[in-house]
Amino acid sequence: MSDNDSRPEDEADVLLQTKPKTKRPPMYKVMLLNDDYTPMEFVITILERFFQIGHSQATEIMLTVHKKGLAVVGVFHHEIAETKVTQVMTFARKHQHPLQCVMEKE
Ligand code: TYC
Repeated sequence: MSDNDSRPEDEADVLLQTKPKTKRPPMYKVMLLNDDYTPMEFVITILERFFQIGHSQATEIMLTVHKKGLAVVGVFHHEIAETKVTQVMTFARKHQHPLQCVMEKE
């Protein structure tokens, strides 16, 4: 029998092999939360500046947060998500707005 002839028992072994472990890293949703005080225009500016979202989509997302209480604004690897949250929170605090931005594992 040549080297590359497969026998039935070899095929069974192949079927039982575990998947190669190339797990994707977990992804994180970054969300904005509604509040009663942060100006709508300020939230739109945040979405444009830190998430590269265009004005009309930024307006839609801001209104979704305003009406529903929160919205996902993007999904990122852990370090990027943390950076976004920090940028938003730092900018909001600098302008004395109570806006909250949080991240959550998908
Ligand atoms: N609710 C705010 C207002 O009426 C607007 C707002 C939208 C605040 C989204 C936070 O994440 C937010 N001025």
